[in-house]
Amino acid sequence: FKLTTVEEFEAATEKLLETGKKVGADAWQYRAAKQTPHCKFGEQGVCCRICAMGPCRITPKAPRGICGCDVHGIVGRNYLKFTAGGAATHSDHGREICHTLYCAKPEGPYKVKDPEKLIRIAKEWGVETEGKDIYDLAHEMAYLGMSEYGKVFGTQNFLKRAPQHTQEIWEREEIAPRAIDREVSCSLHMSHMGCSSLPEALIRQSLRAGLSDGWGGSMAGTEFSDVLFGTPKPIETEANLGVMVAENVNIVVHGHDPSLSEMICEYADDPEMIAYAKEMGAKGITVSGVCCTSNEVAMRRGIPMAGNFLQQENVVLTGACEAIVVDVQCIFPALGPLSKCFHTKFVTTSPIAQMPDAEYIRFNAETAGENAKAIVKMAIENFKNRKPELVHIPDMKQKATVGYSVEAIVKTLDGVANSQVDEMGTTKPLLECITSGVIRGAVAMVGCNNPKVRPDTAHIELMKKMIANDIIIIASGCSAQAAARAGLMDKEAKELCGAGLKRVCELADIPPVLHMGSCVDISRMMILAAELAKDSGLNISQLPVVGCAPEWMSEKAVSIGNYVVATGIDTFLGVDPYVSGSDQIAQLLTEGVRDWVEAAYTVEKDIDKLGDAMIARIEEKRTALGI
Ligand code: NFS
Ligand code: SF4
Repeated sequence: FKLTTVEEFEAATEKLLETGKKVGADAWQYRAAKQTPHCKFGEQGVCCRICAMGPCRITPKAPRGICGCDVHGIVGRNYLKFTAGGAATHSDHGREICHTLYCAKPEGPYKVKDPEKLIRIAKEWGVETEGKDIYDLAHEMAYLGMSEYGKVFGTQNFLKRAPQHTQEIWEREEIAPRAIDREVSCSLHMSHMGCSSLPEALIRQSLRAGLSDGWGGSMAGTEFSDVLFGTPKPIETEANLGVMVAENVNIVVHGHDPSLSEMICEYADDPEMIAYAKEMGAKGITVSGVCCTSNEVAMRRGIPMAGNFLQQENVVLTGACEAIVVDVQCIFPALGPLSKCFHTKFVTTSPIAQMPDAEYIRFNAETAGENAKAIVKMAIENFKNRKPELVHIPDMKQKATVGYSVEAIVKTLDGVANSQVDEMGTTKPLLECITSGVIRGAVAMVGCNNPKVRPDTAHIELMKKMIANDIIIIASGCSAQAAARAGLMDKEAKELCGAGLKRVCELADIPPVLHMGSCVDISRMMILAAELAKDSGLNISQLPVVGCAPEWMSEKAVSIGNYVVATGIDTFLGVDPYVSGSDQIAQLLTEGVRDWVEAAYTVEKDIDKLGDAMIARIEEKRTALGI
């Protein structure tokens, strides 16, 4: 067993960039070089342009903006706006899923694939389920789900899933999220010119807006996606660019909303479409994915993962991509011009993400079947336009077992349970592994790539370090894809673990890095932490568990960080969230918030030190528990 190294990733990328040069293609590597060094004011978060008296930049000579706002107010407001952007984005994705559920029909393109889960959530929300048609219930729940975005009174329904202690903290600190849209709006209101400039107030609202994402919009996205498309179970797949097949029509799905990617997969599998592809000279159709939508279809269908965020251009550079089909979020506008250098069709589908140089096929739940069919057909018909001299697919892929939803983890770990003593169907077997020290703890590895960090190295090196120290990894988003591409989701990766974790991997037949899904699925991690706390009688903040986003880049990632911290889990970042300009804001985020929510951030750009800090934190928590 051998991992694929970052050096090998990079060599493959170099070769693809050579192809790019032949056709005059641009790439992020060149653009990043032209954008660095970055503006220092922006990096420190000390530039304010929220009113037309500015922009104001804080320097030792000019310590206040024209309105008199100091650096802490400016940095804090910028941080809150950043969070609101992320919370809005994840949550709107969740809302789209609710809409899709509202359109589900027994004979329509969208069906209820996990009725049991739907009934479970309905009961939780106090909705009568007895004797109700499952589709009537789906529509009722979808409507209620959408109402969570604008509920007039009260807080998010899902908060009740948290342990009592956590709920009390949220109430006490006045950060229990109300209507999701309200928290986003309120954040924009607070950070308007002439509203809040008090650091505590701005950071408190950042936590609340984050919580409206993690325990509101993202959780709705995850839960109702499971209802619609099935709750993930362990499934085999493959990862890295080598999953594309030169003889086949290659369709790449990119973005976030499984409503689109599920339909594309459905039609690419249609015998009629496959026959058509053969007629057009291909051997078949291969769908692969990039970014979070790839995680969604990998977990539910075993669709292979071509790459993560910073590989999105590579997919086109293979010269073998007939269509890259996108919905929303994390899509490089560069894909338009890049596709024009090849035969690739760049297909946008959402009114929310419209870009130049794209073919826009508007996708909606009512006409999803026809839309998907049209897109698959377009890709097939494009096969003949390939330029064979430009085709090069790096021969590089790894096996991966993905699909570890909370439900799947609980079920899988029953495999290590001692049926004499352990309660099956709970997180207790996992707790037993942790308390006995066979596993020292867990790290939730999440987030993006960022050119500021050598892509994928931080994810992969940290994971290797953790598993060697008997710390199990739960991964999502582009972090999960980095792991899969390297081979860390191959069950054979147990060879890289410490003796304890290796034994658990063998007994439970799992890889040491568990794929938990897309970024909205970090809500699954919150549920797992809540279950572990409830099953152990501990507070979430006492568990030897930390979160880590070593290469993050998006507003969504900051929203996530805020809700993970606000849930009581220490969070480690490898990229600074533009707060270094204010010692007060930095102090609040890295220490101050601990007094409110029992957890805080650590920012450390040296990846090795970041890893040491996580291990130290996990061991500290163990010592405090006397385990
Ligand atoms: Ni998450 Fe998913 Fe990737 Fe980062 Fe983007 S795809 S929602 S934001 S880049 S992990
Ligand atoms: Fe300058 Fe104040 Fe306007 Fe910001 S709000 S741009 S600091 S005057």
